[in-house]
Amino acid sequence: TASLVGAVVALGGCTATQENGDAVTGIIPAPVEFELTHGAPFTITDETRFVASGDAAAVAETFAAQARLATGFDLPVVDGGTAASDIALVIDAEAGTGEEAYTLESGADGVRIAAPSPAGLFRGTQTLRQLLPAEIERADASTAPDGGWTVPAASVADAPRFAYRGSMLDVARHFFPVQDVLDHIDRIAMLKLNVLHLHLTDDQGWRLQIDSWPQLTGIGASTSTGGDGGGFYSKADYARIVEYAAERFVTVVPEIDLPGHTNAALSAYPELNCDGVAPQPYEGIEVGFSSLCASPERAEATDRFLADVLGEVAEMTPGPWLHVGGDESLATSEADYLDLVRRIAAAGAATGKTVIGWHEMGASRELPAGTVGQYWDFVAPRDDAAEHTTSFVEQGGSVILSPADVAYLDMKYPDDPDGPLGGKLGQLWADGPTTLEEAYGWEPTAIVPGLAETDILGVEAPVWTETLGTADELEFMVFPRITAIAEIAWSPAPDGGAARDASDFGARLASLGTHLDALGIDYRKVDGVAWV
Ligand code: TNX
Repeated sequence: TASLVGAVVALGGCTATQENGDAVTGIIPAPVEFELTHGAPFTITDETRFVASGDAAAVAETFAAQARLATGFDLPVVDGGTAASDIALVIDAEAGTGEEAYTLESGADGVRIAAPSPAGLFRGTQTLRQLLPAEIERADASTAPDGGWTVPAASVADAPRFAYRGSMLDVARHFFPVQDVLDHIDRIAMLKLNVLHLHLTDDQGWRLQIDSWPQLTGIGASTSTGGDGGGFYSKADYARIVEYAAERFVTVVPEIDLPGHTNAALSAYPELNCDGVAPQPYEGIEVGFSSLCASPERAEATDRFLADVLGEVAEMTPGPWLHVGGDESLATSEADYLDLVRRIAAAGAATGKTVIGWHEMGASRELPAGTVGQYWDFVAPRDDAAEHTTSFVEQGGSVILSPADVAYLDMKYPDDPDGPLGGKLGQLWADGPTTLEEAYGWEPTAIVPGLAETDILGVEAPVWTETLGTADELEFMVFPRITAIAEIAWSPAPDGGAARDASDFGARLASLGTHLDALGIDYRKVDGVAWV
């Protein structure tokens, strides 16, 4: 395996590593074009203003709010009249192609971020964030950087490879309070991820208030894996998460996992069970033992449940997607699974959202047009996984790639057992531990035969939380491997099918690590990176 200890060298072209005094400045994900222009740097001072008007002003305000905390400067957002000490955010149709494209120019004349839309401006501010000293992440102004708040003279032109770049958080196996989710959103936004997929329901807990079925949380939210207590998001909590995400141009994708992974719902409502008996709440880590009931006797209750729940979830979700699960329904016969998936997907589509399902759902040939499949098998597909995945494309949909042996952030690191948080974190089922090199060393178009670049909606890194109960434990597994997935999702593939340059990535990651440190993230300092 290639070492990730990179020589810190000034490289041109599309790498983003440079020598900047003692500190390395690197950007993850690597921009399409990045050039150090070798002029005098820009410095944020107490004179600096953000110059932005209209929709751009809100984006400037999001960035300014954090920069004020870290610098102690006023940093007003003003409309018009740019000076050399200012940071300008400009909507400009010529500044790139697509919603999230942007350009950034920095130097003695100021900083100018331009983009065709506010989303692109926001992505540009996250590049600026990484170009600034790590102290910019701090919540108070007690530690100014020695060399000032400088930004090297640089020219960036950037746009994402994939439209959907996700992080999935399993809040069902363990519940995470709203603030933990907001922190997570801010961190994934730094990496230019634009989707937060919330796995809201599973055997161990139901985590979202549903007015028409109140016992889903009344009974179904009281437990979690290992008896660590329950919890759920009220509609107001969920709205807060959606709003905070939207300010960072992150779309929330809610998942209600059906027809398996439903013990929490089944325990709350006897009428959803074939035998009419509610099972006990579940606090273990097995999968594949629960199912909605396909029997006609339960059809009224089951279909009402599907329409009510998916309807309410869709109503509180402004984004275009609704994830209905479909994975590991091992307690459902094949015929029942196909019947239930048809009804579930139809109920999902009836809300007006585009349905997403795990790849097993591709067994159904009755999916609503445009249904998106999420692939979670290995880099080398096993069993029917590839066939099920291409089925979504054949039915007019597209695919999100989350190969478990490289993109599942709950897989153990190789040298785990004596880590500071002990050996209890993470799982091994997806082909053993996952190294940072493995997380970085895969190519989305090379997983499922027959999938073209345009069939791939995007890439997502899930973190399942059977073994993760606190924000610290979550961070320790999520970082740094999520940075590798973010780069695969955003940055262009090297020409001619060449492998990505792991050494350059490692050098940039060492730089990003200083930002993670300043954020107080308790991440895994994996071997092979020259952490500063
Ligand atoms: C598989 S892969 C699951 C989850 C588990 C996870 C643990 C998939 C769609 N489902 O139910 O939490 O493995 O790594």
